[in-house]
Amino acid sequence: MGVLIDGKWSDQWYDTKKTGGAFQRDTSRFRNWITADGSAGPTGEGGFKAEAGRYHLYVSYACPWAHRALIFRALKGLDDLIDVSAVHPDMLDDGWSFATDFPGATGDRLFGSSHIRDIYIRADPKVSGRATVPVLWDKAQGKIVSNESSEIIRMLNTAFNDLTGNTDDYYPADLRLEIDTVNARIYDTLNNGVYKSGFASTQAAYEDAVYPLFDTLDWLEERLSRQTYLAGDRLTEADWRLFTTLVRFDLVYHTHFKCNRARIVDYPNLWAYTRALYQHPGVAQTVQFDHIVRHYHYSHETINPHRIVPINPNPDFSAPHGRGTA
Ligand SMILES: N[C@@H](CCC(=O)N[C@@H](CS)C(=O)NCC(=O)O)C(=O)O
Repeated sequence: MGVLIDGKWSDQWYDTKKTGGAFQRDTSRFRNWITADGSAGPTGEGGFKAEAGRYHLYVSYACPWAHRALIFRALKGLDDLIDVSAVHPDMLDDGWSFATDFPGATGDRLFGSSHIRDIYIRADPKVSGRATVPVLWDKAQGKIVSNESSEIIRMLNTAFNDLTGNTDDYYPADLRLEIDTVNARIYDTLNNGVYKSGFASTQAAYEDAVYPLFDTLDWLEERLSRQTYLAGDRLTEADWRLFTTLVRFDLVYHTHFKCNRARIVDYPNLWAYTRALYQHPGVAQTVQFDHIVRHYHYSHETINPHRIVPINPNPDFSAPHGRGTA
């Protein structure tokens, strides 16, 4: 794994020395928005009009952030409008690769590149920063629209509505305050909290992450005993953002990232809720457990130097969940 500096690849693992052993996630660099008419969004430049076939999504099926984008592509009926390239699950010294010797790894379907960093360099030959997924690419301008998943899902939520006729809204105006509030806690302590636990290089940094993580799971278990979804009786982006962490938890984060006070299957409401979201139309196809389990265990050499991929239990995500549906 490495980082781009002025368009050159520098091989380095996350540096936790400066932060007392704590993992800190970088901010994303490309922050433009696709909009219905091409006007500028909340950040970045304008010129990215919603059009069928114009945009391409680069993902890893292993990655919870890229997974958000895949879910919104499915929910919003965008499969025929936005095509996808999926990287290989092994992320080694050269970062995400387009090798195709793993089921579901498509290679770079636009340019035949060898690595995801090549897409960043193509967008900006002097680019600096981590070469992360997801990447939303504009074929018309040869630019990266965005590499920030929280914003990609918001644009997919509305920008293509006139083209698809799908007006399902996962960020409705009257629930935004509630959604933003739960997102903030879940992002810090859970979505990113699993990484902070797993990548911590001191006991103190690990404990600073793992105790709040389980406080949040306890809080969610109680909340989901009273209501169907995080923001009440409507399914929103807050649920999908939580889902991509929950669905990876027992198979990866529990063992590999040492988030092991409990598993999701030990929480009756959270586990039923995870199954309900998994069974939502279109979602199961976005979940590729073989990529998820292989990626983390094989790629993180500092955590798992022998790259042994565990056998894991086989939780039944398709079992009846007994919860309401939206
Ligand atoms: N802020 C980004 C984070 C994306 C991210 O960190 N993706 C990981 C994969 S799960 C990645 O590509 N990491 C490669 C690296 O850090 O070099 C987003 O939410 O879109």
